[in-house]
Amino acid sequence: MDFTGINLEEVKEYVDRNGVSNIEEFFKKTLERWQNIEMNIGITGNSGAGKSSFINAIRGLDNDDEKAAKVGVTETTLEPKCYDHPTNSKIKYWDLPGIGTPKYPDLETYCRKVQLERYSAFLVFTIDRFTENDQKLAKKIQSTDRSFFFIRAKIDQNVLAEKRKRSFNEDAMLQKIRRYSLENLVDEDGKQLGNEQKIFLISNHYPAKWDFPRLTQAILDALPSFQRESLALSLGTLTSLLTEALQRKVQILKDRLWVVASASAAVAVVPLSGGVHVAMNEISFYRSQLGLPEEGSQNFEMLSESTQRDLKAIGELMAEYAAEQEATRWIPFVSGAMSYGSTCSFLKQCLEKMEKTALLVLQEAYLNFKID
Ligand SMILES: Nc1nc2c(ncn2[C@@H]2O[C@H](COP(=O)(O)OP(=O)(O)OP(=O)(O)O)[C@@H](O)[C@H]2O)c(=O)[nH]1
Ligand SMILES: [Mg+2]
Repeated sequence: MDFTGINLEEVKEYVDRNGVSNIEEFFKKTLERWQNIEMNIGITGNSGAGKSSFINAIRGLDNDDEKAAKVGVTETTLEPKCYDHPTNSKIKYWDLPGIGTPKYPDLETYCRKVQLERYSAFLVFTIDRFTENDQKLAKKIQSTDRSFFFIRAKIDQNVLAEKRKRSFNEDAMLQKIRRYSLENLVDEDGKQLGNEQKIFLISNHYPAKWDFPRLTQAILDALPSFQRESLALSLGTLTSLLTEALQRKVQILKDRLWVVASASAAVAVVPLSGGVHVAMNEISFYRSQLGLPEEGSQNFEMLSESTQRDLKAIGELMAEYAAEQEATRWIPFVSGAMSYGSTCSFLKQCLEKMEKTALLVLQEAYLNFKID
């Protein structure tokens, strides 16, 4: 089972047993799990940038609290450690070691040891300006389609230093840092890696000030959209797994087709014995194996008009064939001789039509579950 909650064995078993019947119910049951998906946020960036302090601040703890993450110039975080968001336990913060410590001297070693792919979003902490490491890290994160926020902590220190100047203007100073950060937030080719909304200027010592509240809100907002994206991903994966399982099943039915056609031909040479029934039974078997809804059933009514028409057309095709066979069955030597070839192509035609319709049923169930 992966993080989307899809179990491959479960999918195969379902198709083997039910084909596409009640597929909506199956989608619903499987996907109830997506609402429990956790968002693991990796807190990363240079050593000493304020990562551990941030985790304490957002959890409302003082740095010297017993449950607090270890903080300090020499209290470097050495191993990833997990902390819950204070009001939503589906959000997990991972206090990661800083880049540039003896154990993680460069980005390559860092990425390998920290296993970035384990996290669904990142908070990238930076000191003063985005360094080459930050830029490379941002690019790496972006390439994996994970969301990220850039955080410049210790803003209180900047404000304190600026206050000493006679021309002190806090807003202008913050604006300058923001602009400077944005200009720096580019990859080695100068391509912009994020917009202004992604940059947060905070102080871990003053969680009510500057961008700290906006950051807290952005993290909370990211959870439902992350879960929605996971849902879309799970649905896509689930649909393609179901499609594959269904196609495998059709292949098995195709492989036995010639046996049924031979049996049908053999029976048909004996007048009145009804070779056509052998073929008809096989088609009923296809129908139940692929789980195609019966005309008039509740599942049938839920389908789009055009898919309903396709299903009806299969029924008509069968009736037509039965009538044709019934007529030729009385002509000696002709029916048996023709039967094998025509039954073969008839069964094949039916199976292909049924497969196409089963896939349509699957697609419709998938689209019904799509949410904005
Ligand atoms: N003034 C001020 N100091 C801060 C702030 N955030 C962290 N610090 C100080 O910066 C130092 C390093 O903070 P940590 O939170 O341990 O940094 P870290 O990023 O976890 O460091 P590593 O674990 O080594 O990667 C500590 O002395 C903190 O008290 C802040 O917003 N303002
Ligand atoms: Mg730390």
